[in-house]
Amino acid sequence: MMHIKKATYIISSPSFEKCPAPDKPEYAFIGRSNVGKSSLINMLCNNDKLAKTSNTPGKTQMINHFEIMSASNSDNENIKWYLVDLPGYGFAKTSQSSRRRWEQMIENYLRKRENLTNVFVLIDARHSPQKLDINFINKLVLWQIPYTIIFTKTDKEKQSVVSKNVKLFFESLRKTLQFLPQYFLSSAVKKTGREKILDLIEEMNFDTTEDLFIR
Ligand SMILES: Nc1nc2c(ncn2[C@@H]2O[C@H](COP(=O)(O)OP(=O)(O)O)[C@@H](O)[C@H]2O)c(=O)[nH]1
Ligand SMILES: [Mg+2]
Repeated sequence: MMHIKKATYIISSPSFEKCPAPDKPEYAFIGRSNVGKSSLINMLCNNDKLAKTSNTPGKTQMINHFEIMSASNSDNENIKWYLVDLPGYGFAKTSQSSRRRWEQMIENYLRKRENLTNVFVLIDARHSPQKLDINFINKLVLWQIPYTIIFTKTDKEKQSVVSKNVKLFFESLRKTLQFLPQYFLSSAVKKTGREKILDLIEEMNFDTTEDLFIR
């Protein structure tokens, strides 16, 4: 298990080219607007003011970088990594042109960002599978980008409903995918999922830090 020592907002970039130097392992968070992305990021970092949580979705169209300093509980050695808050998709009021701009920006970032270690795709646990989410995941697989699913807001539904939605989601993915991804259940309110998600990041930091600096 790791602990977060410091989480700092660095910069919001309008494009992949403007992002900070790719010198640390990077973890991006994405999902439909209002899925609970900012709340999850704040929960993971133990900082309620880090990523802005808001009820007016679709506003931020930037790639938001946070620098995290964490340390493993065993050796207390500091490790720095980037956490990225990506603009959400599926905001109903978005125009066709701004949707296309979003798609281009996200595709460029996801396919070209060399230090991108994993993408966390957030799915609202209260709903049955949504085509938009399934399509996005199929794109990630097509582009060969490593990803993990996080089902959010699990405190808002009965456990049986959450389980059913998870099952349906994977059944839907199985129609097109050969390999199914790892997933976590989370609640920003109850702080569930935090330890497992941070454990995965810690493991991936350990695996990737070496090759990142050998290049
Ligand atoms: N009950 C509950 N509400 C949540 C949770 N996560 C987010 N929310 C609420 O859902 C709304 C959208 O959350 P936000 O983090 O801003 O979503 P974003 O647009 O994906 O960044 C806010 O009103 C949050 O308080 C959760 O785990 N449980
Ligand atoms: Mg947000």
